[in-house]
Amino acid sequence: MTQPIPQTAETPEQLAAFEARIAAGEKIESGDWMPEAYRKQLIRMISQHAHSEVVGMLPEGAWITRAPNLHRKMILIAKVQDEAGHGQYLYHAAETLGTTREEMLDALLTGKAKYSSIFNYPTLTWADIGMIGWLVDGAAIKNQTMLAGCSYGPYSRAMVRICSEETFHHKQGKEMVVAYAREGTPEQKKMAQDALNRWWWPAVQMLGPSDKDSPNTPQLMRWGIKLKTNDEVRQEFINEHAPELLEAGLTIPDPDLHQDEQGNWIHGPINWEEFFEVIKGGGQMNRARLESRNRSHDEGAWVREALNAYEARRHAQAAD
Ligand code: BYC
Repeated sequence: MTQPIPQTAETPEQLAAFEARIAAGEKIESGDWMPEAYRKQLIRMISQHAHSEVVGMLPEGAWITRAPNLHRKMILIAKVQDEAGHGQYLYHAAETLGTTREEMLDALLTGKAKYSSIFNYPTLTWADIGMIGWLVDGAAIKNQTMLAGCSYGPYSRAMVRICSEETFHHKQGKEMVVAYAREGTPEQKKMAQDALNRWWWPAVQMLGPSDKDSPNTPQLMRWGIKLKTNDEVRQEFINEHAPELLEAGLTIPDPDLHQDEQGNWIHGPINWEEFFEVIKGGGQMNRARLESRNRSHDEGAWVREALNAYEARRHAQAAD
């Protein structure tokens, strides 16, 4: 179990030295001195990110038994397994800051911690699995490529590994949706369009509220945790995905979407009311996701007990 790292009250000199390290592009490592607010921000972000990976397994996992063929089933199993691994790296990265796995899981299971808004929407058809890979992993990669350059070493290194796996997730989703949209039967084309209609806006929203409503961004940017604002990352996501979706013959459900003279794809108004309702716990699937995680946690109690008993026996044997 990780023990809280003792912190002394910070002085202006300590803060200046810390910020000079960040300005010089140095990575901050687990045992290094850091402002308490830096540590807290990282625990908040990394643990929410870990929860998102684990909860993100639910909508996809629900389709493993219904995959249309062996090839697609194998890809989906590998993807869901990767997400569990991502959760694992991220919980470890957060533990290096002095929080414990138990504290983080308790916050998730009791509904105190947030996880990504995107996983509070249902996966209604098989095309949703492709669309999640293309859009959700596509948005996540944009955000995580930025975080791979963040100032905290353990988070930054976890991001490098996660991004390389997410790239495969993104490609398989795009390949699947493009195949349905371009060469599919009329029913498959309809299914792909319907999936885009439902996933486009939640994917645009998942990159966080607009900069004017993002209270954490200034501090995160000051300390090199975020290197870009939410709106900047959102613009990168739309610039890459809008032309690709259109080229696949799909219609993006935003009548105001257009390209400006600089080549940026400008989106219409985002329904932020819906976003804030979802992150408050009022999304379509919030309750079901938490119930499912709690059930798995309870059903897995015997595994944790067995691991603890095994560890205790190993220690006793080592002491002998
Ligand atoms: N959902 O000040 P802001 C994946 C909250 S998983 C829920 O802009 P910040 C995948 C925010 O936490 C990828 N809550 O916050 C997995 C804050 O509330 P608190 C998930 C959101 O931190 C499985 C409040 O709104 N990626 O790809 O500066 C299968 C104000 O926001 C959301 C990450 O977690 C949201 N979407 O910026 C397939 C990346 N957005 O905490 C795929 C790590 C905002 O103050 N996280 N909130 O109560 C981040 O990069 C940043 O935390 C965010 C938000 C950009 C998300």
